[in-house]
Amino acid sequence: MDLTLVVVPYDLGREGVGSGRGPAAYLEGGAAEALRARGHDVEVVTARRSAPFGSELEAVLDVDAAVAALVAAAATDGRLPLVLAGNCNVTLGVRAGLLAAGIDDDAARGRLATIWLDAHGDFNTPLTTETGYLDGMPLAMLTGRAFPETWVRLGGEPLHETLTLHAGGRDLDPAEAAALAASRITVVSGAAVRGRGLGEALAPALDELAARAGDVRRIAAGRPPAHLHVDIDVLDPDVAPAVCFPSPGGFTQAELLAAVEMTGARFDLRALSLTSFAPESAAASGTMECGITVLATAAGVASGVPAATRR
Ligand SMILES: [Mn+2]
Repeated sequence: MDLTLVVVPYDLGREGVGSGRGPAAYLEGGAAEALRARGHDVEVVTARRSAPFGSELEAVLDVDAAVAALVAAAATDGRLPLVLAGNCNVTLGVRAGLLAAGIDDDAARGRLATIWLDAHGDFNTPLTTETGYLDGMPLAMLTGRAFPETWVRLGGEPLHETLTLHAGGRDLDPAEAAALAASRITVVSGAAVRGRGLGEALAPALDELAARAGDVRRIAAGRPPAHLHVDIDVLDPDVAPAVCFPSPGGFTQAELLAAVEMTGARFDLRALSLTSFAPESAAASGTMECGITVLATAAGVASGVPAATRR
């Protein structure tokens, strides 16, 4: 499959610091070679801010505008964008780029489902946040609850909550958790995965999401388009400790790869975003290897290679 690795070397708009170093570390660790070894054609492009750092929000949207242009170019060329970034707000640029590329009526009209795997809700708004941390808000921004002017700046439109699934969450602010529970987003908590097992907890939720996305399209057959977002901190810190905000009780590596496979079985994967690898913290190489395996699995499911021959 033709892949475009989109490198986004920023942490909240600041270049090459914190988790903004993760994307380069993946490349230095052989991410592109690992994908080529599996038979994929890989090009590597880098998103750059267009203006000097002003405010955090302005810098984030500046980076996301660059991400959107690169994602749109890749998708228009029939390449699968695999986006490596410091923060989860990169999902804004990924969505804007996919909508701009259009590809088919569904993507052009915003009928693009999003599956979001993350230890955190990322669903705070300026009213619910306890810290003011901007990257605690990207799912709220993606769905238009926080900073709706995002979509004026980037183009496109916010994600419908009914086309959104959040899985693996276990570290949410109280008001954020209440907002997520009251929303129309499908939630598969980290506790549900621990209690019932990944397959039993996630598969029915993905089935429902795919059926709903199909209903929206008024098409009974065929897989609806989706954007898969993986915050690597959805993994347990025993597996992937090199993240900014580790949270116990997370997925095993096998569970994360199974979640990617399950998503690919039900949806036409249009982009993957992979975030939050902070290579300066402990045991970076293990976390990096997990991330590269996620990339390879996503590329494999998107290209339709049978799972048994993929790894
Ligand atoms: Mn996140």
